[in-house]
Amino acid sequence: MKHDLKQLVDKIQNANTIVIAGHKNPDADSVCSVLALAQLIELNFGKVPVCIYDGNFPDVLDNVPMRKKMRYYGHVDTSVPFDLAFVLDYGTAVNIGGITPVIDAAGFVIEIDHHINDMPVADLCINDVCAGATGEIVFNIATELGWVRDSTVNDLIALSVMTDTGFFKFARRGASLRVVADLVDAGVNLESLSDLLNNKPRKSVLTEAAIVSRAEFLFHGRVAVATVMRDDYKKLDGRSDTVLNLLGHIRGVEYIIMLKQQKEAQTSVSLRSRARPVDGIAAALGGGGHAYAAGAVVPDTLENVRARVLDLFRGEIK
Ligand SMILES: [Mn+2]
Repeated sequence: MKHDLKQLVDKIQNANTIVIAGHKNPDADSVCSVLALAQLIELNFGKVPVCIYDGNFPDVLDNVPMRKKMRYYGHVDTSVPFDLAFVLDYGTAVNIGGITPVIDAAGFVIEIDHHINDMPVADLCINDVCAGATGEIVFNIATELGWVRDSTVNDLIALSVMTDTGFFKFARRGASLRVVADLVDAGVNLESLSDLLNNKPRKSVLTEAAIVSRAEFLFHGRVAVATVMRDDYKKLDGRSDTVLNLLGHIRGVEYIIMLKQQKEAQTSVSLRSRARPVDGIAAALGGGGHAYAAGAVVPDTLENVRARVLDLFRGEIK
């Protein structure tokens, strides 16, 4: 057994209280990897971790197994420091959000993540940037340690990998698919899991459709720009990847920009590319991400951020 896994087991065995958190405004991988780890710890150690999140919990994830175990951190008593804290799928410290003091106060911190992160926060880091999802790393830990899994764990891990790989499109290694293959052989039904995610509020989907229909096409149709004003932003559920995906279906579109007016002077920028990497543009805006899917939250008005982003693209597109 690798030294870091031995230490992980040791810390779980010696902890009376355990908290597990993912990133702020959780996505499916963040939620499902947290819940899978909690269930694994309960099954294999008889301890019940507390699972918390910060930000908005999207309706689309309301039907995932164990959903009720995931609690808004503000509704949980965190006044007494936890013996052990896990922080999963968080990418960079700012994404831990309001949970940061809970993590800082814990006796020992373990992170499990598949994001590139130059400044990890934990005492023990079990990171694998080639993994398709954090849930995949949780599966690999459980397998290596010979932990018992149940059908709930299997469903949660499958949901993590399915969603974070864009239903397998972004899988960068066969191992991600082999995890899912093993889970299907163990009884996981991918069709019913993907159906369980058809749970967005009607107003959110109709708003996404309206945003797509209002999109602009610049630079001879190579750049699609979707703009989400404050009123529409409030109606969205989760990250509205649907908008980016739909615009990406259009012939000739190489880059997609989605600008969301989160507040009067706070605009989120999501970038997708089918041509050259866009993480440099995201970094220039103070954000980051993957080469072809990146973003930033900029403390400025929609109009100003729009002008800045288009300037950056003007320099990039030849
Ligand atoms: Mn993830």
